Amino acid sequence: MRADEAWGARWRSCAHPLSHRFMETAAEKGTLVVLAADLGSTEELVSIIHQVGPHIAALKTHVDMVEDFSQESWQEVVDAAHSHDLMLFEDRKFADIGRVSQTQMGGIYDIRSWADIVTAHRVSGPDIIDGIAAGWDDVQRIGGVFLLAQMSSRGNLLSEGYTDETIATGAASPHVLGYIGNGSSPDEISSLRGKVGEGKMIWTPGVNLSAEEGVLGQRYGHPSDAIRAGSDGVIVGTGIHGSDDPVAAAKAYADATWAALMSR
Ligand code: S5P
Repeated sequence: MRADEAWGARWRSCAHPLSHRFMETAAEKGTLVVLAADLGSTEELVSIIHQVGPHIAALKTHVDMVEDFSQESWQEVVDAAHSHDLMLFEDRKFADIGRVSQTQMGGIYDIRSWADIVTAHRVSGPDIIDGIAAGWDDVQRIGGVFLLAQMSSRGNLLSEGYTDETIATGAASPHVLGYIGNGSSPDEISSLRGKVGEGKMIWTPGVNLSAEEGVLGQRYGHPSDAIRAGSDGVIVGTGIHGSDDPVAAAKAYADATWAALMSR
């Protein structure tokens, strides 16, 4: 399906070019699934990417979780993602001052050289975004930042006032592609969408087709409810990589999210 027809106002209003890249991949494959590939080795990562690549629209990583990291082994992960037209989304959750965040975009993992998208917390002030963007500038690349406006974990400290400040910061920055919202609560997603408007993406973790509650304080909601409430991408980890049949699971999440977008 054509991306502009599938996404409507979101296609017309989102200014960041990477939001259009995501919407195009999603429309081509019929999926709003962002795989949270929380696996401990590059071999497992490459394997799951090739298995579920046709059913996902972006790849979220935690590079510091990988036990056999090297520039060479990571390049295999990057190449696998690119072969399925997936953007690389490093969920680094930057939270330091701008200058340090810029430096942390380099370092051993050199996130700036392969990640298209990263997450950041708003807690240290608005300059963290320019610090991250300066990291991409240092290697002549462009990327986009997702600010954590809400979280899925119970007892988190992201109050309503914090969410509002985060949205104000994001609205003022061309580098901010969108926000992370709480996928376990359709009410919180609707409220977030109301405040964000059409001009930015909202992606939501805390989504599972079956589990009521995750481990260690994770909360879950249904992927269809999240999309209908205004999410543009569901971040799914355990529901896919923890399944006995990851391919069938990825397809089920893809179908549920695409149908929900069509009904929206
Ligand atoms: O509030 C949040 C924000 C994020 S980015 N809650 C989350 O769970 N996440 C991430 O989403 C988390 O780091 C993990 O990679 C994924 C959820 O994984 P699952 O296995 O619970 O689906």
